[in-house]
Amino acid sequence: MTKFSRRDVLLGAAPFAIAPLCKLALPGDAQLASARAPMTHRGHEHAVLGHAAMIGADVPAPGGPHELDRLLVPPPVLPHRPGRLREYDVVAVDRELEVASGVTFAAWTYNGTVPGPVIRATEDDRLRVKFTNGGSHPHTIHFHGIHPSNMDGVFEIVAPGQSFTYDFQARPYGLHLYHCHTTPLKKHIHKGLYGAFIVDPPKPRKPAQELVMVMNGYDTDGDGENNFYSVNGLAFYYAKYPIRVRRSETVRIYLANLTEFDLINSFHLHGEFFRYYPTGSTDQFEYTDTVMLCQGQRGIIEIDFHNAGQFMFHAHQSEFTELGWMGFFDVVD
Ligand SMILES: [Cu+2]
Repeated sequence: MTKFSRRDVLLGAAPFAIAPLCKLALPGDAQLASARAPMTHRGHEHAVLGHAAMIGADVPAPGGPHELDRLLVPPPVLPHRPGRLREYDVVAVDRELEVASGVTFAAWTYNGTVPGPVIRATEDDRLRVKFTNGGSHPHTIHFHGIHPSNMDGVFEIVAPGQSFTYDFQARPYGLHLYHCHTTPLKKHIHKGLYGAFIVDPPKPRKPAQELVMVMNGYDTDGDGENNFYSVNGLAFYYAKYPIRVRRSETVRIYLANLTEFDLINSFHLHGEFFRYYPTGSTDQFEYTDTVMLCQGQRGIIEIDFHNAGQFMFHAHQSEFTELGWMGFFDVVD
C-alpha cells in the first residue's frame, strides 16, 4: 500500500489520488467550478490536481474527528511564577499511523502521535519531563532553548525500557521545539520524534485564538525523499476540516518546521497579511503573507483577519501543497 514514489503521487497513482480528485472535476458543482476557474483545463489531470479545488468532504484526508485534533490547540498559558514546577510524561512508542488517506507510516512517536504532545511552560518555570523509552530503538529528547549540557538530550542515550528525567529552567521565552537526538539523526527525527515547545514570556502575550502548527513530511517508501507533507501530521486534513476562527480576535499560530529531507518549508496565507515573530523571542516582527523556515526554524504568526470567509493556507512550495500541506481557515463573525 505504501510503495509508490513521490512522482507517482503527483501523477495521481497514489491510493487516494485518482477517484476523489476526478470526482472534484465533475461538472455541475458550482462552488468547486468557481474555485477551480483560474486554473481549469477540463479533462487534464494536472488541472484536477490543482489545490484550489481541494476543500470539503471529498478531500482525500484521513477521517475526523481525530486524536490529533487536540494538538491543534496548545495547553493554556499560566501566569509568570518563577520556580513553579511544570511536569510532563513522555513515552516513546512505535506505532503505525495513517498519515494520508489509505497511506500508513511505521512511525516512532512521542506519546503515540506525530507530532508529539505540545509542551508548554512559562519562562522561569522549572520544567521536568520524565521520558520513558517504550520503543524498539534508543532515543532521547533534545530541547531547543537554554539549559545545562547534561539536560541536552545528546549524551544520555535512553535505551529501550529505560527512563531519563530532563529537569531545567524554561527559557528564553519564544517558540522552540524538541526532537530525538540519537544517531542516525535524520532517521530518528523523520520517523516522527518531534514536537512543539512553547515558553511564554513573563509579561503575557495579549489574548488570542491560539493554534499550534508543526510542519512535517513523510518518506513512506524509504527512498530518502518525502511522499507526503502536512501540518500536525495528517495530509490535507485542514482542507477537509477547515479551522474555524472568529474574525473579532487575533489568531496566533505557533509554527515550527520539523521537515526532514527538504531543507526548507514555508507558510503562506491567502487574502490576508500577518505579523511574523521569528522564534517568538523578541517583539520584532515582519508584516507579510509568506514566511520560509529552514529545518528547526520556528516562529509565531499573528493574524487579524479583515474579512470573514474561507482562506487557504499552505506551503508556498507548490509540490508540498499538492502532497498534503494545505488547509483552510473558516473565518466567521
Ligand atoms: Cu530516536
